[in-house]
Amino acid sequence: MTTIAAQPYEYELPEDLQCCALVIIDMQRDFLELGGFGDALGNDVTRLQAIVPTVKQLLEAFRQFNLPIIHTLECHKPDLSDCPPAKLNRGKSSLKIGDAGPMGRILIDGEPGNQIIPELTPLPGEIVLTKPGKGAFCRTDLELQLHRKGITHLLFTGVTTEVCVQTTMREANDRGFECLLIEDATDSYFPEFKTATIEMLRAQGGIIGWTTTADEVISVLS
Ligand code: C5J
Repeated sequence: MTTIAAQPYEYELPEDLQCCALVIIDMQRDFLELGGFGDALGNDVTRLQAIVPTVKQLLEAFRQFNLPIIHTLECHKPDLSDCPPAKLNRGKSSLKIGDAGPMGRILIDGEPGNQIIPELTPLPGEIVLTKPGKGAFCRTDLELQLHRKGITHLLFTGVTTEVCVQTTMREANDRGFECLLIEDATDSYFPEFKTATIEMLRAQGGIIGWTTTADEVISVLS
């Protein structure tokens, strides 16, 4: 049996590594660059840019071994029909979802600012999932796609730790997936929220799942 050193204890990998997917959550210009959604909400987006090399290293390792890769994008249809008023109207920022910003319309599918950052551009064959919510299972066919491919283990990276990453990991855990968060491949605009999220996910014997580092994952793959 192959295990990854993790907290609160070793994470067991399935015998067939094809059952194990790297999930890269919302590494989009809208969250990492000036003029996007994160910036419009008043956040310091530069914090998130620091994880890009680590996520890229993991992406390259999964590509090298031809293992499943899932990229998600938080976005809405141009007519906003998939954006509930509660989400659209939340907050008091000057730029709202759908408004024209410096990188196109904020958080709208297909706009330049909504693309995955160039360093992590998906390759053909990788799953690219657009999602209107924070969780990747909400109003998407992700669960169906995972079951079809026999994927049972999900290794999480991306942004932001306490919003879309944590929400998706909780949704996945409730659906019976074995979830591992890669700590140095995720980040938040609020460092204290990242720390708290890591602690709460792995508390109580791994109530939502496990946490580890990119080096531990890569050392087991290679
Ligand atoms: C947020 C996300 N923070 N991807 N989205 O609104 O975490």
